Amino acid sequence: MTGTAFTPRVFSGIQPSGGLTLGNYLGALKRFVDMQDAGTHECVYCLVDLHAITVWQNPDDLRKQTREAAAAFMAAGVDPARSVLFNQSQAPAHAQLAWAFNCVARMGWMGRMTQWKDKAGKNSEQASLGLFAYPALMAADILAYHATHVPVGEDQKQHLELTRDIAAKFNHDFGVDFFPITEPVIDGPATRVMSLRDGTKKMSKSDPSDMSRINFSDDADKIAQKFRKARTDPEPLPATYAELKDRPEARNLIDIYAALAAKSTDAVMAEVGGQGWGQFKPHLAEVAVEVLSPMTGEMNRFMDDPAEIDRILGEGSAKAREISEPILAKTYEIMGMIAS
Ligand code: AQP
Repeated sequence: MTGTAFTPRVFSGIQPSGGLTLGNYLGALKRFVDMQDAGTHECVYCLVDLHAITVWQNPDDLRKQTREAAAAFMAAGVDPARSVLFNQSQAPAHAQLAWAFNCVARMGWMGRMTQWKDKAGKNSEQASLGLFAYPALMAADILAYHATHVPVGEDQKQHLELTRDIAAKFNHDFGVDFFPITEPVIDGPATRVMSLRDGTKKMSKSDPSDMSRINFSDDADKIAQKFRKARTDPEPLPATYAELKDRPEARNLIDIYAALAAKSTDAVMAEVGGQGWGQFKPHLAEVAVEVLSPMTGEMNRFMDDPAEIDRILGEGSAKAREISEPILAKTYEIMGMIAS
């Protein structure tokens, strides 16, 4: 921690690289709303379109997905009157600060990022330079607001550690106490929602199999069908959560149920232990529909008026610029750049 008292401020974002999933909702969006409603922090929430383009995005799809993600945020309860809601490309400080951080971060740090290794795979020569530099842009997103807390899913933990390393190195190199050492907020029973087809893989919006995920846009029938077809093992559910240790698919469905029903995993096992899949899966689908369907309806209602979404994002980006531009200017000054 630094000695400076920073304004308690939350920053987080989601890539509009496809339709949002149940993983995005439980791991991130639901907690964005909780933190907003707690009223203890200023909240800044962002559709990170500059991150999305680190892999190919069709421009028309990107526009649609960005509006859809904004609609999903609002449908889930992000209130643009209480939280700053905008798309990243409209607050230029993100890209500008990212450049400075590209010059602070070390190649070795980036090369160790598991998301880089997973996404670039064996084909890293063909991956974009942006994909490699992704974590420095993420550090810029957070630190351009001097954010003190970042709610994220488990998969982003390593990037958050890198953000802390960049802030610490900047403060150390320039002999300042300027950037906060941000705290990740990773909690709840569904910080890592897994694919419905493979319990060892994260549920992801870019998974080629639509059956691997529940989308925000899925209707009740689709949700029921996806849970019915979700991969499981032949055993019935055990009496305790500990007994699910080596059953990743079964554990995933229990974690999802617990998160949606807002119950502890122990309480869930007391309720469903001994049940077979034919009994449990329809019950899980029912709870999922109960939580997701009202949001899907609300998201579709927002999507009927794209101009209103653009207006809301425009207002949000003006507020985002107000906070981030002075922090960028001060960063440049610390680094020795002359303001003309
Ligand atoms: N399966 C998940 N379980 C819990 N949290 C998750 N998040 C994503 N997937 C899960 C959290 O959602 C936030 C936004 O993530 P993102 O969309 O910006 O990037 P991502 O983690 O790479 O998500 P995807 O769905 O896998 O996107 P693609 O397929 O485009 O790469 C983060 O807080 C993340 O932890």
